[in-house]
Amino acid sequence: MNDTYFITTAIAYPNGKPHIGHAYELIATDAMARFQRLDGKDVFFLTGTDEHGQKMQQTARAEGIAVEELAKRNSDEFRAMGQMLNSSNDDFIRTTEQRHHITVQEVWRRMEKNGDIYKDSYSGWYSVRDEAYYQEEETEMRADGVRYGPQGTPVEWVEEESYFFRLSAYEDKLLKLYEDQPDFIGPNERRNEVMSFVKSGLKDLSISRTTFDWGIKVPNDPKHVMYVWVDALTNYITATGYVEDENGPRAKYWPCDVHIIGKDIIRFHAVYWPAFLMSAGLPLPKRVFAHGFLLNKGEKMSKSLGNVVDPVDLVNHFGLDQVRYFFLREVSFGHDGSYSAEAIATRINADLANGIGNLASRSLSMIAKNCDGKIPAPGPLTDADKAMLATADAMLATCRAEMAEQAIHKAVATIIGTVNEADRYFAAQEPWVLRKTDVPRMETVLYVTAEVVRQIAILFQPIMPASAEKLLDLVAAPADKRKFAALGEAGRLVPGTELQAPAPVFPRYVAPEADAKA
Ligand code: ME8
Repeated sequence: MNDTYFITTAIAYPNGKPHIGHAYELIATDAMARFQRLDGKDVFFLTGTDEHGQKMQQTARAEGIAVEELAKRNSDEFRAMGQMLNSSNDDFIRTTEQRHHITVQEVWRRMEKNGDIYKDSYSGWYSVRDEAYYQEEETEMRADGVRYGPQGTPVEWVEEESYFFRLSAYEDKLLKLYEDQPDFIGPNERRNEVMSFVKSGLKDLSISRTTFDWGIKVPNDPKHVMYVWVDALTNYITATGYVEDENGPRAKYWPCDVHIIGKDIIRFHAVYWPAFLMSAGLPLPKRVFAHGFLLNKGEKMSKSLGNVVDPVDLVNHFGLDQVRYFFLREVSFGHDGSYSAEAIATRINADLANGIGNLASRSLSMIAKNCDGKIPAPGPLTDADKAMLATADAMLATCRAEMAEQAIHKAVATIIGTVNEADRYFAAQEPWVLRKTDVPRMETVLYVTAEVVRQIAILFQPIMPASAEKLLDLVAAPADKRKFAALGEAGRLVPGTELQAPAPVFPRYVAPEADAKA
């Protein structure tokens, strides 16, 4: 039985079409899921849409359509984005599904049974855009006469009968959790932020609403719908079926290995979610990791600035694997990152076209011309050959450690480091000179280079699945030798293996204007 690995994205609000921030989160989570699968884990990768709440209801009203219709239309857009991005998610959950209603109501009952839910009346500030309650001290009145919450969204005064969750009772338990499991929250800045929030004192949380009805009904009190975050967070356990049947086919995936989310929703995931689970007597996720925000040329993306980029346009322009590569390499995962067309073009040309693309095409076309199109047999290995292979063989251990802490950008840098070293090796060995002076030595150098390309391609699969597959086809890596178990000695290229004619995998990016002028 394989080790299981359960990884999730946040589930997005389908009140509009997906934007580049959503694409980024999905691409990164997909890379992590693919990495673990290739490393032999039994992976369950979940994404989906968060369809209830006041924001959804208000947007539907503004558009003059039924909220179910809005949810379906945009949820389909998110699903289509996943396909376009080559996301390997195993499930796509919609919180309007029956399976989810059943689980959420059961979790509510368990929290109630534990004595953590009581009825009272709520009065305070609420941000519909964040779907979050704020303390008066967290809000500010600005010159425009509007009061804003800490994320810069307007808040409104809410007064109504409400059910409350006894969050205040979980302060010590949560602090103990963060102390006992220092890895529970990553990166560290977020852990510190959450710990000081909890230390400053937790108030009980309003968890139901009566002024609108687009949500999951509170058991035995249908006048109330649940607060959308109680509903949304529970999606992660719904999809495993664990609450209904601890022995069901997917129950083995709970508890989750890591929830990947953006930094703006860390409080919900690292404070409310574990408290709800503790109350319901359910196992807690092992880790919550918050990535940063994507900025367009350093600026926050917003409709009013007109700089919101549609991921479909970006992919159509630069190519899917190029976009995936750029985000995973350029942005330090866990921190904010900026992107621009110029930066994407520079990366494509430096790392892909001139880097791995050039290394593969130079070495493989020499093999095609000078070795009868077959993997040559290596002779005795020099120190330089051995050092080169050792660098390639060492990548897995390093990447594994980096991916275990969600440092995707570091894992990509490790692979690129090997590409650069292989470039230097190839240039120093001068196989084009050896072709005339020492053919067996040329064959050794070409063998070593092709073998390094093979390993780079295997490790690039989570980042650029389709392009890495093409590279593996070019070195004729057998289908059953493409997982990480085939890295190093275990999957060495076999001399004599016939290769197909080399073809470029990473074309240079030429800006359309420059193209037209040329
Ligand atoms: O928060 N850069 O949904 P959402 C990077 N439904 N990530 C970004 C981003 C940006 N510019 N903008 C948003 C919700 N995100 C809730 C989640 S989970 C139980 C419920 C990220 O559609 C954001 O941080 O507003 C979040 O992780 C995800 O996109 C969905 O955001």
